[in-house]
Amino acid sequence: MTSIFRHIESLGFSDIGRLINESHMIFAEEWRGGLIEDITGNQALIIGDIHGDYRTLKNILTRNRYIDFLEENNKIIFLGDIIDRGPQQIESINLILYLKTLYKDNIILIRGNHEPPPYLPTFPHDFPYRLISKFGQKGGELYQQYFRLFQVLPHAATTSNKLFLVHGGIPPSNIDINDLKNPDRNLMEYLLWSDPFEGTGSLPSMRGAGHRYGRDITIKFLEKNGLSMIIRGHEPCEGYKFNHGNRVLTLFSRVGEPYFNSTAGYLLIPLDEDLEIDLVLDNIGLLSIEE
Ligand SMILES: [Mn+2]
Repeated sequence: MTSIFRHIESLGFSDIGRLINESHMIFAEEWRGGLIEDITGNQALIIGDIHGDYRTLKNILTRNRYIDFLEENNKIIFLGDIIDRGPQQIESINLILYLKTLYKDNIILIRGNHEPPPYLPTFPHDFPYRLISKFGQKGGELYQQYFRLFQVLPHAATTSNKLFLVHGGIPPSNIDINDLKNPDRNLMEYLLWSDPFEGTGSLPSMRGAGHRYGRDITIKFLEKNGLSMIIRGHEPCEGYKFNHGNRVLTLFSRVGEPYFNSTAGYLLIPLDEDLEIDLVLDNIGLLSIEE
């Protein structure tokens, strides 16, 4: 297990180029308009924002015996924002890409606003500078490769037990799940940038992109599409938080600067049975900053 981490930490410039190419081909082959429908399996480990906190990422994976887990019919689902901000962004994204090449059917990486489309730049976006500081000007070439890979990452998914997975949220208009295939720019912005708020209707977002969606928007979307819960990342919190009467679960899976939260959260749930809220609550995993 540690040897995978050691392998990731020792990758050089050309190894990384090959890893991006290889994983890019897999994501491109899997592309179905960017929507993954009806994920099946025994269990899913769902992980929220990492933002370069490779140490916590390794801890979550190790604690869940990730290789044994992936060898069986289980899924690890990432909710995006793997890069920017933290100390080990390159290792974080490379570890996930490497696992994708080993277990392509069991690793799902949903894009966040920090894995941006060309028309939706994010800020601050220090990942390209990390690459240049590590590899010199050649780091810019790697960034171009990563950026092309981001364009073939899925942006939303559903599970067979009726969960909806996305980085940010849903738009103000009551869309059908099929509308999420090949979304226009406007819809993509809502998916990657939005946050829930405890009210009704839609409010502008202080982030300057996306919107804040109220409880009624969540309930209508879930009912229309026969879904039970939205699981998303995007917002800093002490590992997890609920909104909209337990219909929206936020997972935040990193600790420390620049958010200064001290608990990272993840969710380990069965995929082969309907989920009651108590089961979800019982299966939230927490890691404190000391671990
Ligand atoms: Mn985000």
